[in-house]
Amino acid sequence: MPSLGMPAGRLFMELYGIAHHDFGSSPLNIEIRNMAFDRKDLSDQELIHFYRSILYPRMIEEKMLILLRQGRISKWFSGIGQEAIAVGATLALQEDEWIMPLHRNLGVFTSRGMPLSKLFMQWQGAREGYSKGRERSFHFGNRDYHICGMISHLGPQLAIADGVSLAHKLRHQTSGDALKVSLAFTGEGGTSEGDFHEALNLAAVWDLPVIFLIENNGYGLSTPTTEQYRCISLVDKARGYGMEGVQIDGNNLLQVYDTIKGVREYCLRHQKPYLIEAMTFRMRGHEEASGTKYVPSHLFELWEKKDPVKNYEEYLLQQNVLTPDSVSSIRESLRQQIEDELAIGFDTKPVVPDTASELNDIYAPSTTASGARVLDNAATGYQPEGPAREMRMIDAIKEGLLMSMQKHENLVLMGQDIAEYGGAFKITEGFVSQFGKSRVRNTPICESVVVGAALGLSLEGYKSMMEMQFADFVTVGFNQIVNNLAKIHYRWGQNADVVIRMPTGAGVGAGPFHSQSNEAWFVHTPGLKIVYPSTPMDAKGLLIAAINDPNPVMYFEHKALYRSVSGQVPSEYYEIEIGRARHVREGDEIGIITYGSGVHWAEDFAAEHPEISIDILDLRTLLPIDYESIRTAVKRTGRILVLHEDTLTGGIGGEIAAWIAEHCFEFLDAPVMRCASLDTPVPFSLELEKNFLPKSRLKNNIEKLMNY
Ligand SMILES: Cc1ncc(C[n+]2csc(CCOP(=O)(O)OP(=O)(O)O)c2C)c(N)n1
Repeated sequence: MPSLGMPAGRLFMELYGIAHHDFGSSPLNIEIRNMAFDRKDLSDQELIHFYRSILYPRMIEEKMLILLRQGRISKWFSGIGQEAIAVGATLALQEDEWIMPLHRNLGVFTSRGMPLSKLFMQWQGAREGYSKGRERSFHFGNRDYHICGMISHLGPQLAIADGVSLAHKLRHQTSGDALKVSLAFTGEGGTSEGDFHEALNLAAVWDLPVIFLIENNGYGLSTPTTEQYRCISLVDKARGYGMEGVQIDGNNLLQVYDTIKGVREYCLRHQKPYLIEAMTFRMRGHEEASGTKYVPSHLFELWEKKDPVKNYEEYLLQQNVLTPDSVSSIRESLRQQIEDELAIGFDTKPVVPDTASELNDIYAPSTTASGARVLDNAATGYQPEGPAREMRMIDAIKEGLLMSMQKHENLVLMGQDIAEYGGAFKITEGFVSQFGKSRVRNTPICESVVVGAALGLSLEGYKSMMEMQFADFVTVGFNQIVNNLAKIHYRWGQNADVVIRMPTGAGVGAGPFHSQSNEAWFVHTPGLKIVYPSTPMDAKGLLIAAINDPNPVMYFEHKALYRSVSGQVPSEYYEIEIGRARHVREGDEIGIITYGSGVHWAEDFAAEHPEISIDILDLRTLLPIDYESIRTAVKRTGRILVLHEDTLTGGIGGEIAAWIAEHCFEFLDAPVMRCASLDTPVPFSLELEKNFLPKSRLKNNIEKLMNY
């Protein structure tokens, strides 16, 4: 493979005689030479197979354009003119190597052998498609074909490739399984996203065999490259991440295939990532409705001459691998195949919504028995039966994590400073010496890619726990959590077996960015589970349950409770059921529904005011929420105060109050009231923070409720 090792950008300069792929400014002064094909040791049969592979998506798209004009199909992102990249890349990989394609990569799906009939059903939003009608065009994946479905945000897919490659690397280390690469696509527009930077950096730092493939087609929607980036060539960025890269002619099928085959071997041999910039051109609009007015017309004429299908066909004719007759007969057989497949594809039943199955597919079902006993401590006065020890909250979390690491050999921990340093709160102290650095991984400061890599690990059957150093920093991993992890099972049936630990909360004078309660952001996201223990026993059991659960679980742990709260913790490996509240204290005058530090404020208040009979319910899980326990709690007192540390407006208290009003109105003797933090950022000064937190208003709120 001649291109490898060549300084970034050189190859393209040689091919085109220019230093900069300047699509935007005109007039372009490019002399486009004939495409130079080199068959190397490919047999005639293989060359013909490649021909069919590149012709097929072209002919499908030509047919789609007709159907689109007839109003028979919906929105379409065309890959016409770029097929050599999707097809060449897919042909160069093994069938069980994961690809993360984007919206223009029909050639990936067809080259992996997905039947057009079913693809067509997918595009039409039919239930018989790959996403039960829930996803559009190419925004779906399929495990059988090792294709990971994109989310619209483009860049996040790159991180998933990191996780998949990490899984292969780890499996090779432990079981000697064959090494594999993963390959992620991005447009040149997508390279401006932070996710691109993070994914390349993490792959480089962790020595992951990932092929990052930029399809530089000149425009990101209407934005030309000159308004997208300032470097001469995008492949120059490879050096900045400490990896190799090469720029290639993305319209030359054999060059794409040969380069990616060689790069694949390089990645496997050296266990390193590689960046490829494939130069191409988008011959149609971003999507059909958006047109191409912003593209100077001479560029179409120029690139028409470089058409990947036509040039390859001419090459095969010149080489006598094909004859005009064989070209006609291949075209005719593909045409017939497309017609036959479309006839099946059009034959679908109308979608009849079934709400139960819509809701049911939000979460992946638990498939493997963990062997953990589920301890039921939901009733008041529970005492552990077997051996138990008095433990602080922090030690209980540590023990839950430690036992999970012992239980699951495929559990990987990731986070900033969690290895030798033991994490900001020392929860993973000593883990490296016991489990090694492969499973206890320090990460660079890049929350988004680490969450995405966690998803990649689950594609390959690994479990992972990511530690946010502080819950506040989840904002920079937010997109991956709420759009990728949370939605993936509903969209195309893939689970995200990930736990994200969230050291949360105020009360320690840490200011606006180390103290926030942000659980409500996630409660509003279907597909996540959210647990928030308030006692050491629940902390251990809920963490074990979260890790055993195949779904994405946000595990909130309050920093102020780490060392201030102790309790009896069973010594065994046990779970506390996710989705079940705990009745903390029996009372019949007012009921406080709360979680986290609110439980302790409520208990303290009740202890200080024996004259009031206070009932306390600890929610423990915020999603899915235990409405039955809430209903029972309302019935016990008829007067409910919802207490939480999160700020008032949009906090979970509003949701609970609304639900009670709707479902338990007849049991109420007073309106449901809320006691929450002030609607301000968390202030630094201890006095201001005390005033911010709801504990300072708890007495007033309770009196108000009592006197209603
Ligand atoms: C985060 C995000 N911002 C904006 C968009 C809207 N959008 C969709 S595709 C696209 C252009 C992408 O350009 P590029 O990455 O070069 O890929 P191409 O469409 O050219 O294949 C834009 C702006 C989006 N999907 N996601």
